[in-house]
Amino acid sequence: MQGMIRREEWGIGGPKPERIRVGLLDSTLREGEQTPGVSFTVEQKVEIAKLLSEAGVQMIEAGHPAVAPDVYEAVKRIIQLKKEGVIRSEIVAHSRAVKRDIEVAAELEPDRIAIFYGVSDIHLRYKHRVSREEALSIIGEMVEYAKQHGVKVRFTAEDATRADYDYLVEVVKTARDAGADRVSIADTVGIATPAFMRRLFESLTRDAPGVEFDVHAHNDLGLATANSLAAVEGGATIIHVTVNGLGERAGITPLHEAAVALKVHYGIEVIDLKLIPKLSRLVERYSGIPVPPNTPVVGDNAFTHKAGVHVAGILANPETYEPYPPEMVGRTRDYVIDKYTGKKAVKARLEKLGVTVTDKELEEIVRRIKARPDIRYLRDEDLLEIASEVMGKPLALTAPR
Ligand code: AKG
Repeated sequence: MQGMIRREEWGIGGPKPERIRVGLLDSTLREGEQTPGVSFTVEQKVEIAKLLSEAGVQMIEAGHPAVAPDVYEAVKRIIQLKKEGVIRSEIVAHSRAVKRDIEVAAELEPDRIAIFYGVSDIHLRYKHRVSREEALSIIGEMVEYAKQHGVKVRFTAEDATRADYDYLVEVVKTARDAGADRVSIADTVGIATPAFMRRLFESLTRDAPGVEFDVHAHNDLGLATANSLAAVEGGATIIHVTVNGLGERAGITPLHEAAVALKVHYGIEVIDLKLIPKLSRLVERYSGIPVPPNTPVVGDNAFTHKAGVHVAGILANPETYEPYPPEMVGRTRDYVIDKYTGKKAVKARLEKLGVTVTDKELEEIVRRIKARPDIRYLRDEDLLEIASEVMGKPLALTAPR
């Protein structure tokens, strides 16, 4: 049909783009700790870093050592574990573009120092109070200074998505020529759109070659994951993520979303997906920031179905209402029983509980369930109670669900 959009052309389950090469940098311990109300202990950070490494995260941004003594201590401990071979991920220490921060980070001997500097006119004028030219010389000087300490250097162009494009190219070239092999393009206020991000990275990889790009996308408009994927399609090779999407304000790209989307859309398994729920629970506990039930991948409801039509579909073939099987991320599917439930779901649940009903009994059980809108979750015990009343015989919970 003329003008029709073909599914595979949009990359939904279609051919995988060959040129995509991507890994994750997890910044739960740096950006994530910038979440209001969050302060991890050193021990908690070490435990999180170990699990991130076990999951196969390529880079861990362990913290900004100059910020506080406990941050320094945590970065030190994590680097020590890297040296001992317990942690395998590349360890990145964050730093402002000031000599003292760089020295403090360098004395811990991380694999890489990441130096950030705001490059939009807003940041240059109101935060740094320098001209564009002065900023370029600070960036060049600080990257070179960090390189002299024998580490790999990433330069972060903070607020890059609001910077003048030609100036941003100059910034990237300055950082590259001073010795940075990676440049992070930060959508610091989460203002970009996917179309813009893809074009931005396509343009930067063309206009400033010889450097690899990270994408650091904030989630102020709920576009962080979409923007990160678009950046990867444009040429970015590292996505910055945090567990549960922690970070300043609305946070950044959640690890669970990026990792699963990369698998579903491009067939790329950047980490062990089955460890994602464990990471999420660990960080939920240590951060004190609850994961809402409707959170993709890791939320309680992510694989729980409800309406009769949906559950009937799932019972016939889970693909009807699931984009990927829950087992892919170490989870299982479930369905709830309430006034939305249909006969197939109730029958299947009762069978699972070891109860066989006639069609007439089933109809009556479903009628009674639908007559109770006040019950939001019908537990197995409640269902058995209703079935027992309808069938006129006692029923007890025997088989596990
Ligand atoms: C931001 O711009 O939001 C940052 O946190 C800096 C990110 C980075 O270093 O890549």
